[in-house]
Amino acid sequence: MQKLKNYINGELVEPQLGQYIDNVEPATGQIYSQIPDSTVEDLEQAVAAAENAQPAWAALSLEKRAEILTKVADAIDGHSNELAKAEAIDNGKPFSLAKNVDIYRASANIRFFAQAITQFSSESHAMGNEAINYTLRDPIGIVGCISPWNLPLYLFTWKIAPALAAGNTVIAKPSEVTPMTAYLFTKICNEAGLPPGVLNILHGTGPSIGNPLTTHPKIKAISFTGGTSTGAHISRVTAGMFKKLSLELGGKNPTLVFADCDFEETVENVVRAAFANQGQICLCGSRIYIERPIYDKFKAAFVGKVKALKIGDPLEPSTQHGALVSKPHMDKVLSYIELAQDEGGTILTGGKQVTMKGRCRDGFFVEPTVIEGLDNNCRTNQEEIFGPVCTIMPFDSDEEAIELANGTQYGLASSVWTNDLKRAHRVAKEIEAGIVWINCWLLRDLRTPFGGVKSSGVGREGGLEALRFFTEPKNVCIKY
Ligand code: TXE
Repeated sequence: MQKLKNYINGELVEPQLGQYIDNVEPATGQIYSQIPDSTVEDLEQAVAAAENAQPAWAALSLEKRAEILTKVADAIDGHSNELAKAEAIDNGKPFSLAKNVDIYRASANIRFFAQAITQFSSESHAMGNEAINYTLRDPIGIVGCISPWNLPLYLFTWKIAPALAAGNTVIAKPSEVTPMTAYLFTKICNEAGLPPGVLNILHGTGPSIGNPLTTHPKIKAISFTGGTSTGAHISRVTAGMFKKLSLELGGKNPTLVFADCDFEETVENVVRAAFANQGQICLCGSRIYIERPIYDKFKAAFVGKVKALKIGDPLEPSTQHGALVSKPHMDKVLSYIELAQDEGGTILTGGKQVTMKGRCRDGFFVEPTVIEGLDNNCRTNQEEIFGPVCTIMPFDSDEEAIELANGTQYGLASSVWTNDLKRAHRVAKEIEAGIVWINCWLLRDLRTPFGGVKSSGVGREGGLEALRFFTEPKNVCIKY
């Protein structure tokens, strides 16, 4: 049984108390590795390493830091198949998705911030003939990065890349549910020559190591992606410490389909927006609103495409829909399908656990599910399910569509499908979300601000937003 290790001061080390957690393969339901159940003793070791490494890392030229991070990105590319297979096994997602999205983006995240830091400028403000002000943007010091299980290496690197590029040292905690690619990443970092102690990776649970990480007095900023309730907890426990917090939380994203949309292209993309990664992306469009004149036609075409999704072994090249990440999560998703029916919903397709054959017979597979006939205010339409479940309903006006879209506590992403330019701009302006895609979904420019409003979080990642989060501005005013 493979035992993963923590990565502290450039070395792979065992947890000091010698405790481990089982790691289950979602497609088979079998335990296939163990990970450190890290504790505060491991955290203190990591903080010491990060503290020791930070001055020299911050003192490196931007070009030198960029050079090292570029080598990390190159090393990810060199190991992309191994990483993609590990991600598919650990998370249950199709190998093709892991390869083309997760690992591709992990490399792109690192490469992007290696380049961005060399272009990261600050400001100066002249006071006539009296004085000149300039703004320094220095690294914060030691920062904490906590990432979830849905896009493991993708979101792990999305956080550590700007943190490292800005000259901070990092203590990172991947999800205990999907630790494998972060573990493999440590070898990549050593291969690329990342100096010891610059990045430290601690495995384990939220309470045992996540909580101490967020409250450690020497860790001055926390970048977190995960559930809204966890984000609220982190806000509470760090409130009096005045740390910088970036919280990218849950979503319950609306998809607005207008009658003038490009029909075939819209159906294709709305299926992808609802079920990519088995619906386990915070940006997935799980509430689909269709303008009434095309409701029946769109419903028939949409359900037909969903039925055609190929459910299978994540390691099979033809698989389009893999396993859910864990049994507890599968049970949560199935409970919401039950709830939807109790709330008056009709299942148009899916709704059941899939019993597979062969090696996946004990895996966590759920059919992609489409439900209609629910009220917008029911729990099924208000709560984040984070699985292969979406609801559809008609609307009759732009104003009604916007009201339905905005009718939840969340405000992360949305997509709008229309060829009416004026409507597209107007609806984009009115939707309460951090991201609005028009006639596209998950089309990403890493320079753009990324994050949500309301219960979807606080702060933004991406581009200069991320570099500013991971630096402290200081204004220096010099009298002539
Ligand atoms: O998130 P958690 P999970 C949503 C989605 C999902 C729910 C739970 O609804 O069902 O969150 O998913 C660490 N202090 N999203 O369990 O529990 C934890 O170990 C510090 C949306 O993944 O929030 C993991 O590393 N850290 C989200 C990370 O936080 C703590 C993507 C996320 O775990 C902690 C994933 C604590 N007290 C889930 N408790 C998105 N927006 O993309 C846990 N952690």
